[in-house]
Amino acid sequence: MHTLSDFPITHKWPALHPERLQLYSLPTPNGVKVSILLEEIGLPYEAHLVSFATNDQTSPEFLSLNPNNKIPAILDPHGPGGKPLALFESGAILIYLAEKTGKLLSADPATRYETLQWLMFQMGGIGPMFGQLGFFHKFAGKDFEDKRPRDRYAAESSRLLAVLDQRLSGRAWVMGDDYSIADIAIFPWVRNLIGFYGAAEIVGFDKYTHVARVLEAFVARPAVQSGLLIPKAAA
Ligand SMILES: N[C@@H](CCC(=O)N[C@@H](CS)C(=O)NCC(=O)O)C(=O)O
Repeated sequence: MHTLSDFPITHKWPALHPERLQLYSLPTPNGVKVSILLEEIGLPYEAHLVSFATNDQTSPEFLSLNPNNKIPAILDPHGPGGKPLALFESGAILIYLAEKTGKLLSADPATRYETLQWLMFQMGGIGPMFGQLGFFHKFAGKDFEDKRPRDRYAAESSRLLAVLDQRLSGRAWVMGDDYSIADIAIFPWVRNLIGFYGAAEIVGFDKYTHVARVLEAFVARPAVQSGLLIPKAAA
């Protein structure tokens, strides 16, 4: 596939600016990781709203790019070798865009692996565990009589916050002085946990003062403020 129109996803979400990176997303904790990164690095892009209300994520066009029916996904017209590159999984997208632009991921090998380690801590731990807690604490699972699943995910989420809190003690960001893709992966989820999910009390968030401090600094960044609202809801 050599041009964007060869990708079926562009038939449902036409590219008005085919020379720009195409983002297919929704402002959820996984979706905003990519819009925040794009706002931070200043790479021109075009955002398309994938609406869950109309099950856009299970449309044949979306599935042609991501068979796992989940946002975010991207299509970069200028991928490796100058060819278009389609990519899903927010962690893979963050790494790709950081390496493409040389921003927010250190080129020093040891620091790079350490950053990826914390990115994977979010992908394998924070994302899945906080997400399950959201289901059992706020969504359909909250009405289940058996509270053991909720308590299990609350305890695991609290444990992960304790690990993060310890890491942030004496550090401005996850990687110290340098803000990185690890912060962009982690903090939208922390914000969602205590904001939208309303789970601060059940995870004992008061104890995690370093996490709270860094969350505040993260949310204050102009690129985060913009990225949290992208893609905009349909009018
Ligand atoms: N591991 C994936 C998870 C993506 C994910 O769970 N996305 C959710 C929104 S936060 C989604 O698209 N859900 C739609 C569905 O499951 O139908 C990533 O990080 O990209």
